[in-house]
Amino acid sequence: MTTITIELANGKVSPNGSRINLTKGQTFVLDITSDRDDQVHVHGFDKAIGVKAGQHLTVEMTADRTGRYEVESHHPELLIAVLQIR
Ligand SMILES: [Cu+2]
Repeated sequence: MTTITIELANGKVSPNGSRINLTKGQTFVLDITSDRDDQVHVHGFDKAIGVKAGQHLTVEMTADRTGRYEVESHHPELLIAVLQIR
């Protein structure tokens, strides 16, 4: 299983726009920590994950479609990663 470790800290995001290659049908986990109230939005999946300051959470998802999907934060709006699903 692929784990994508996401850190929202000091007004920045990590990773910072990296491409993540996934295979259609596989599961993957977003492992998120944040020092601010924010959202992690997985475009194309209509998935907006609310995170609170100081929170650590993991969200399992299935790459059930092919394409290129941006993962971004909303406060501020920053590109975290691009899921490339084949
Ligand atoms: Cu968004």
